[in-house]
Amino acid sequence: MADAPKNQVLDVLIIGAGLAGLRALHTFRGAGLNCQILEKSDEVGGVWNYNRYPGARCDVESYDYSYSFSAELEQEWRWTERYAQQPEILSYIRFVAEKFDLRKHIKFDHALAEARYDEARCHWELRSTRGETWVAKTVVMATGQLSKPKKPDLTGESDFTGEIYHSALWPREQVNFKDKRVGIIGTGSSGVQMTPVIAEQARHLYVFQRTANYSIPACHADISDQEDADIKARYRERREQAKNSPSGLGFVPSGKSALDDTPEEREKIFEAAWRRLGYGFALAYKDILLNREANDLAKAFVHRKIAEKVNDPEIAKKLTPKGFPFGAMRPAVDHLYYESFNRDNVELVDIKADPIEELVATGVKTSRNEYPVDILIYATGFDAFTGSLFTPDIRGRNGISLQEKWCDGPVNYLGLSTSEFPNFFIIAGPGSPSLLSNVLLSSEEHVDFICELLVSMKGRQMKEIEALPQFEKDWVAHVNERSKETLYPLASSYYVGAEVAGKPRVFMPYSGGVRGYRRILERVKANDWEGFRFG
Ligand code: N01
Repeated sequence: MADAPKNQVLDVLIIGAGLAGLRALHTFRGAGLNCQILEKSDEVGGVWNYNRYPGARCDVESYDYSYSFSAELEQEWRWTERYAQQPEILSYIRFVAEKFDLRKHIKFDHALAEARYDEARCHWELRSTRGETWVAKTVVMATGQLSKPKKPDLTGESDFTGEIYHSALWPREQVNFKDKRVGIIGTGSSGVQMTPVIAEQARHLYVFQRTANYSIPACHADISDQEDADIKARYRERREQAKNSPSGLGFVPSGKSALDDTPEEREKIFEAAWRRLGYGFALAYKDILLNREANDLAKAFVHRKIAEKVNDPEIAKKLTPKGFPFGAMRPAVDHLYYESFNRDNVELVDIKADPIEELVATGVKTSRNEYPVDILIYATGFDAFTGSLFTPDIRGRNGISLQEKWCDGPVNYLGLSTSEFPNFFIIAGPGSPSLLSNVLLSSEEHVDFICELLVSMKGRQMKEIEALPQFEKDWVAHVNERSKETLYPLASSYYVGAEVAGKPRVFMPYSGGVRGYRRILERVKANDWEGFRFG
């Protein structure tokens, strides 16, 4: 990249203006680093800018899925619902961008195309998809774990005469479902969230389900002024509780095993968790995600709930997940999902039993039937964890690409740094708690850690920082070991790379919990950045 403006060397180029990238910009800038963000969209927000589908909302409570770095911001922003909807989260992110004057350091409409490490100069040369170039001492990837949408590969797509949308590339204009026949392919969190909302608007809705997943009622609620005041008065305490909980969600698992309670006591605990905890239902007992027998008890409870909610026993049976432990695939958190199948205008199509063969001009053709649709929605998820990291061509020492280095799965240290790629960091990358945690909390912790590391490098007048190969090897082994203590590997999910054919089957996130992970980061720091080499 000979045309790079070599006279303007940034300290840090951050990729992505989502929640993680904006936090990185604010923090790095505050530490005196000269930085900029490259953002592929014309707006801040990352996934919350793209996932505008009907019913989209966060399944982490609003007060926990928000920045913790500014007490003033915490007090100023007023959340209206326990689980914020996408427009409210996007408004919050825009508010943060204005309040901290972040936009002036964001280059919008530029996706990273290429990044090359220049070993002689110890810096990165980067080019956007629009051909503009940058030089930066350090690159920080804030590109998210679920940001590369995955489409089903259906023949006949060009013959289909209706409209097609992907949940994660939703248009800004309102999609009108009135009097329309709609098909949703996919029953993960996105499909589950949009189903009840679209069911109310459409003439007819087909939900094409390949794998039934678990869903827990969200128990949405508005936030009263009193509740807002109470939470704000004790916000620090709430943050501490979240930081010290295994998931960063603030739910502390009961100290008990599900096997230790009598059936009556267990029923009471499950019922209370089902009615209040949303995603935290999995933490009603300490061993639901660790022990098969305990998990079976939780499963039986949820299966019973599904049967109670769905009038037709045959449909209830199809909606009941089979073949993997409860929570091993990330459960959805819903509002009236199962109840939607009691409506006359909603039909569940089991595409495991009757697979989709192709799209035809008027709709979806399965091996046994044809379903006429005017609007087809792909709620088919993402190439998770590595999809967004492999989209640009990133090359470290000796021209090795990240994709080549990670051909058998992510190899990194602490989920944020990989050898042969000096001065290159990933926020909440594979190998860190990321998607097994409140990802905003985990991202903020990574930003602070990376910032301290960069300031330390500058203070030592060093030009390079790089993970040591032995430490990353040990870290990958540790991530694998920890995963074996859990039931997560027992489902074919994106946690294990099963969502994309041909992807290496390795366990992606760190399952040791955010508190345990933070202790490791603190130890690394206390031991003078153990596992990193300054050069
Ligand atoms: O994606 P998913 P998602 N033909 O991968 C099916 C977060 N999130 O967008 O399992 C037919 O979970 C696939 O079936 P199968 C959250 O972390 C959070 O829903 O591969 N079907 C599955 O049913 C979540 O876990 C929130 O058999 C195909 C579905 O599509 C993550 O994002 C909201 C198919 C994909 O489910 C991803 O959720 C939304 C094909 N070719 C998302 N390919 C909240 O905060 C895939 N499927 C609440």
